[in-house]
Amino acid sequence: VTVAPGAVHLPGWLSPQTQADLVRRCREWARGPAGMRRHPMPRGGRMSVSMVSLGWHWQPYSYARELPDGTPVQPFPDLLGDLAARAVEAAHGAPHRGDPYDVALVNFYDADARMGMHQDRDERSRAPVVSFSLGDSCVFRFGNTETRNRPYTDVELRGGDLFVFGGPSRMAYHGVPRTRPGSADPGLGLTGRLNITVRASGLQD
Ligand code: MD3
Ligand code: FE
Repeated sequence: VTVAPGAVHLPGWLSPQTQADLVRRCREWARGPAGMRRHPMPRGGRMSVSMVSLGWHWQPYSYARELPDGTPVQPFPDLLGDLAARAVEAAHGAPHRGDPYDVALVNFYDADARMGMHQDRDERSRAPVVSFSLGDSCVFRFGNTETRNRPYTDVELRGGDLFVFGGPSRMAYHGVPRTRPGSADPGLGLTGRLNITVRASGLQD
């Protein structure tokens, strides 16, 4: 389903087995010194979403191999590179030919977590961003490229969904105004929502 030019939503694209595998891997990545954190926001306070970066960590307008406190970022897993390549092919009907996927950002939302409207402009690549959702559903707000305000479209994102953002949608403002606590498939054993985005940094060490 094409939601906007370049924005392709494939509901339920992840098999239950792959969803379970990804949840297990996210738990591994969440542990340790470079694991899940709630990062400080530029204007004070902390994000309500907890994050793990794999491969590279976003800075304002760039990427680094270390977290802000100097902890080395965990490696980018081949599993996510392979899954992102299959996802782009499923969404676009053609293989991904641009910069290699080398960054993943794992976001965890508890019942109260939200993500404000923002653009993703830290990457130096035009490669599409690939998003995998696990667990609770959420309201995903897909906006425009000019302002963080209206017009926008609210889309329900459910556990198992794939979203690929390429072309003009790559620079659109977007956010998560709420999740739907308790909506996850009980068989998954996840309380809350995980979102994995896979990206190309456009950098070469
Ligand atoms: C549209 N994550 O990590 S995923 C983010 O559900 C982020 O955790 C949200 O926004 C989440 O930056 C939304 C969908 C998504 C991800 C990246 C995008 C939409 C995007 C980049 C450009 C345009
Ligand atoms: Fe984003």
